[in-house]
Amino acid sequence: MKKKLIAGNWKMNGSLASNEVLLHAVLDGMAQRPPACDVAVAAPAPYLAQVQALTAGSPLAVAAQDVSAHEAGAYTGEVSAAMLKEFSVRYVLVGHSERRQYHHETDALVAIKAQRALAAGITPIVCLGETMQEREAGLTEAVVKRQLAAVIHLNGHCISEIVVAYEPVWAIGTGLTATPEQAQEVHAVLRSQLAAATEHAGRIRLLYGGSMNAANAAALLAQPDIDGGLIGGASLKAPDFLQIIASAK
Ligand code: 3PY
Repeated sequence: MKKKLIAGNWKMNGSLASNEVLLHAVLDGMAQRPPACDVAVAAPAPYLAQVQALTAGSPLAVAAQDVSAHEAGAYTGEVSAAMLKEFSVRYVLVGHSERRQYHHETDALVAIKAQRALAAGITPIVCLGETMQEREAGLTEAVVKRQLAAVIHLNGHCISEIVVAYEPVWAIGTGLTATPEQAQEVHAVLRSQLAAATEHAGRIRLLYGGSMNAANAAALLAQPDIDGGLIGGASLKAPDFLQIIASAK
């Protein structure tokens, strides 16, 4: 059976001092109660070296929040997949809704980023999800299927190597959460779309994200097609993050 994955997304938060306190608390908690799931934290790029050093030899994996679509060269401000790899980055988020919304990232760009990550031996966590407007217009299924279709045929790579995170945009940073049934409904759609593309669909981890917290994690993670969580605000508080990890059995 595949292990669930709990990935924290710190977004643009933290400092050298606060990261150290947070990571020590999370690592201590994980040592006291070894998780049944895989665990990762996606830190801002300048802190990857720190996270790599503090988590070395532990079961806490290093993740990044974005990767360049380019391999190398004159792309000021960008960070390549090869650079991430040097800091032991195991996972990278691609297509988080904040990037789609504020940086106008398209499905095609997200697919190229996923491809770059895979080529460097990093697992992309492909984020997708509908806005409130799209949900209200009955477009949820069409939107998530379009977003998933963009990454389903990545040249030369098997789709089963990616992780997918369903994050309804209306539930991100708003405190609103999809009910376990609403989330499961979309996850089932994604799973069947994956099943049409690969016999390994059952192996692909489908995470739920969007205000998952210590109080709602267990119910969400109990759904048959929810294989983990992408955790925003709650990943910045060690007790909450640890409780979510403990809910992922
Ligand atoms: C949230 O829960 O707000 C997230 O965006 C997690 O990535």
